[in-house]
Amino acid sequence: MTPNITAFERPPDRGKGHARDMRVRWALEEVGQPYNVRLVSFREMKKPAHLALHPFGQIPTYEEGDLALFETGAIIVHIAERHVGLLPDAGNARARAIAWMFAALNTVEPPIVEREAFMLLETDKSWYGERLRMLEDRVRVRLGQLSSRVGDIDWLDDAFSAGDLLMVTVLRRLNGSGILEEYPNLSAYVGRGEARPAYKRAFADQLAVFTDREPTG
Ligand SMILES: N[C@@H](CCC(=O)N[C@@H](CS)C(=O)NCC(=O)O)C(=O)O
Repeated sequence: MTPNITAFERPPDRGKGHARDMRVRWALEEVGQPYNVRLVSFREMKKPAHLALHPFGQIPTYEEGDLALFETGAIIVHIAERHVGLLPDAGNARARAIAWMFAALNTVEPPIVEREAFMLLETDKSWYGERLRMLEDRVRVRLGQLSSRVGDIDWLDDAFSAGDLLMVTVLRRLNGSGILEEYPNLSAYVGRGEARPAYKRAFADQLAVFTDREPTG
């Protein structure tokens, strides 16, 4: 059965791959599962029909038969459980890969998103610069720890897994900040993720949502 996912009708990042449907697209591309995308507007996302799929009125959602899921971590676990390629079979390696999924979403993503939200919403504050430096230092703490752990290995735990897929999408959110480049091994790690053919297909499809809607000329 072909799953249906939702994505922004007008991606605020202009298709740079930061909207979280990118994670689901990438996972589906990695396992070779075709999917349909339904585009939703911000207004539609807050209406009852979408809230029935996603209680917080967000994207992405995932529908497959009578199953409706929200939360990218849960969606990717679901995909990984039904296909080969995103989680190792062996018990301990599988458990570690799932731990990295949680680490990406619960430990590394929050300070990165806090910095982003602050930069969007609080630019008019007199203490903007001071607080921004503090938030960036919090990001650096996590990146420093991750960088030490990653060292010079290709993926977080031997072979590429859903843990890497989520970690790469989380770290990419720092593009343009210059912070990721302070950790050359993490920068290279993100580059390895972005170089995967499945990533490139997902990225191109997400970008097309934006470019197809941009007026030409
Ligand atoms: N924890 C959720 C976060 C979902 C999320 O923040 N989605 C964003 C797009 S990337 C969204 O829909 N934002 C619009 C809003 O919150 O109104 C997940 O991982 O799926």
